[in-house]
Amino acid sequence: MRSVLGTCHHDCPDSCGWIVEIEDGVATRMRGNPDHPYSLGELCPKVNRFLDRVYSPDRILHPLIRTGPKGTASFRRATWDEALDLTASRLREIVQRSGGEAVLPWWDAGTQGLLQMSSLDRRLFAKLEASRLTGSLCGGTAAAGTAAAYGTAHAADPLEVRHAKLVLLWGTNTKLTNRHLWPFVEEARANGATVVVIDPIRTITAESADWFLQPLPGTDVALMLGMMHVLVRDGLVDTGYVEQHAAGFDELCERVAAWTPQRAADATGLEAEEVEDLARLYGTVQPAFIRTLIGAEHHENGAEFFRTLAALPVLVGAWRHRGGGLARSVSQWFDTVVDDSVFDAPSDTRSVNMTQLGQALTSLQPPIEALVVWNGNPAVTVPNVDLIRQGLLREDLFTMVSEQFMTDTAAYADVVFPAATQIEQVDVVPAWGHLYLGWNEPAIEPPGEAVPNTELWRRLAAALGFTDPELFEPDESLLRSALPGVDFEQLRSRGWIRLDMPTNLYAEGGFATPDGRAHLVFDGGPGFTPSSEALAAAGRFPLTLLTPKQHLRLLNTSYTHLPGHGAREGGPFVEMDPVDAAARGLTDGDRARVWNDRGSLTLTVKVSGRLRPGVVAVPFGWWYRDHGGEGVANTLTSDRLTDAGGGVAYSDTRVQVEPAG
Ligand SMILES: Nc1nc2c(c(=O)[nH]1)N[C@H]1C(S)=C(S)[C@@H](COP(=O)(O)OP(=O)(O)OC[C@H]3O[C@@H](n4cnc5c(=O)[nH]c(N)nc54)[C@H](O)[C@@H]3O)O[C@H]1N2
Ligand SMILES: Nc1nc2c(c(=O)[nH]1)N[C@H]1C(S)=C(S)[C@@H](COP(=O)(O)OP(=O)(O)OC[C@H]3O[C@@H](n4cnc5c(=O)[nH]c(N)nc54)[C@H](O)[C@@H]3O)O[C@H]1N2
Ligand code: SF4
Ligand SMILES: [Mo]
Repeated sequence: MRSVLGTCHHDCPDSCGWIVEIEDGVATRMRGNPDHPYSLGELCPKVNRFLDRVYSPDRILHPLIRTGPKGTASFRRATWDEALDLTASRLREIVQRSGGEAVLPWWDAGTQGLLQMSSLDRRLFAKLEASRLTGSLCGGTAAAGTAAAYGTAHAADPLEVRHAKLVLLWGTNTKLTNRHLWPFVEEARANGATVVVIDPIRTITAESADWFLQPLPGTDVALMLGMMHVLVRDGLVDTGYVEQHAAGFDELCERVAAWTPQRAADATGLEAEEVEDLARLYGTVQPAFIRTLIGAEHHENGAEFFRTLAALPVLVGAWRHRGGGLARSVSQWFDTVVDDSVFDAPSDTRSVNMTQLGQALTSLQPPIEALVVWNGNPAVTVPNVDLIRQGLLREDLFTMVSEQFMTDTAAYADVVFPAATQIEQVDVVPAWGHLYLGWNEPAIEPPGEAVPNTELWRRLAAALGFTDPELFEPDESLLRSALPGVDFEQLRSRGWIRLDMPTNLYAEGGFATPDGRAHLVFDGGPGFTPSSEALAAAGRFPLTLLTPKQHLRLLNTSYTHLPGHGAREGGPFVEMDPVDAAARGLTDGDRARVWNDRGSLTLTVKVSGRLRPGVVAVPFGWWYRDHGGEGVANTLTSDRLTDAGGGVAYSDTRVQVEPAG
């Protein structure tokens, strides 16, 4: 028996360390690495059964070439040479006829590994002069909003929460999505901290809170302005800190003067007393720690949420205290050790926002003629997916997908290449929920003819007839060049290294804005911008639809199809408040149609007390087949962009619900 150290590659803040045990070339057991300082030997209900995924009979093990209509997953097995020749000849023909910009690479964070997420592909697609992918399904809006206040998106180490006396979990479902942070929250609570959850859904995290506030979705900025009103009115501002380290305080005071607790209550659906109480708690208890992640960014005012939120710890001087401040993604801190610009190749071709893939495939001019997808399942994960499906059905579109499984996206491909999993490929994983850079040693050979993404890019470059050496750089050389200051041998032998980061980040100010101050006022803000979809749709579509991550055993759309994962999560449903259900004559277990101008889903009704009237939820993660082929949660969602950072406003979707049939 042999064992190797690895790191979870999933798009999850926890980036856990693991140990894979191998016998005769077969991985027989996977468990958490007890020496990993953050995940401490625990994985999660998804990855505890990762070997089911690796050895699933449904793994794609060989290249596939389409034989039937697009979208029907009709393929035949092909050799690598045949599949590469076909792909290279189609790409060459398209580039010669229409130019490189007719090619669109589309990838997401199926693996967050430095190499396998995006490295050699950048050089290859720059060489082809392909369109460039911009925008973000996850994190771009939060980063842009934070940077508007602080100059950069850098915020606190989430583990500092353990030193707090007040913890606000604001727009994050820690116990589900960031589960290894929860023990640190509990540690703070054991030392006397109060834990407050602010979320439009009474999540499993909300159930564990000392106090739960439930604003209407997308209205938190009004709550923050109401809090600021009280902080200013009651003299709870840390004027010393603000004078030294903030800009725009006088203007902020003028703007929040009108935001009485009652006005904030009217906008958020909370009680004025709740606004008062939260403000007084936040203004009087230190250290006060705010933890947020991605949930609140998926609104048209998503960046406004983050820049307004960032002002709160400045106003009360929370940054002065260890265990105070604001924590979000820490990915920016990895720039201190990771230089992934070594993968870049200059390119000034047109850019296409990844979140508007449907529009790109159906109306962009000059058109996209070739789509190359890896590390993602956009036919399920991107909003307004019916438009994407229309695009993927185009006979004049050549689609190539690299996948481990026959996803709803791969089903539309002309050519599918078999992809390796994390235990079959070398990589280094930068985290976004903690400060440990993780090593991933390959444990087994990829089954069948699967290859890591980097190997696919090398093979494709060769098939295209390119000979430039930088297109063929081996994995280890790529890794070493992207980690210039890292003790590689230590990283490899221990499985992780810790980044250096100051504990009291902004205790002495030092914000990255030109004047070194945190900015409290921006163009037109602080202010509260309600969703335009809500205003436009108010009459016909009276309900706000949330499509949250809600499953212990699913990671976005990964694992949904695996027995023991999807099946144990039940199936899709629409969750409603008793008031909304009764108004429509619906009771628990009924079938209902959930619809808007983008599409319609027929779902089982689950009546619960977890939502406010006016808000319904269809958990995200299910595939077409789970919805009887009708669509997926993202059939309904809005593809309007957020206010900054190239993100998308999934959570501003409006729908109507009525009895089915
Ligand atoms: N088990 C599991 N874990 C996961 C994932 C998974 O699919 N399954 N996905 C991973 C990924 S990709 C990510 S990005 C992270 C995300 O981690 P989180 O950001 O913690 O998760 P989300 O569920 O996207 O959103 C968190 C909460 O935000 C709330 N929310 C939505 N709109 C608003 C709003 O306007 N105001 C407030 N206050 N709250 C709002 C939602 O109701 C939800 O409960 O989780 C990761 N972890
Ligand atoms: N309605 C709604 N939509 C959402 C969200 C939501 O909360 N609600 N959340 C959004 C968020 S935060 C995110 S991050 C996105 C996530 O969206 P995606 O990143 O598309 O997430 P997954 O569905 O997990 O798909 C990842 C795919 O990558 C593949 N993969 C994994 N490793 C490798 C590899 O090494 N090589 C190759 N070639 N493939 C690999 C997996 O097999 C899997 O099919 O979804 C977004 N969409
Ligand atoms: S999915 Fe998240 S919690 Fe699960 S093992 Fe991976 S990093 Fe850890
Ligand atoms: Mo995400």
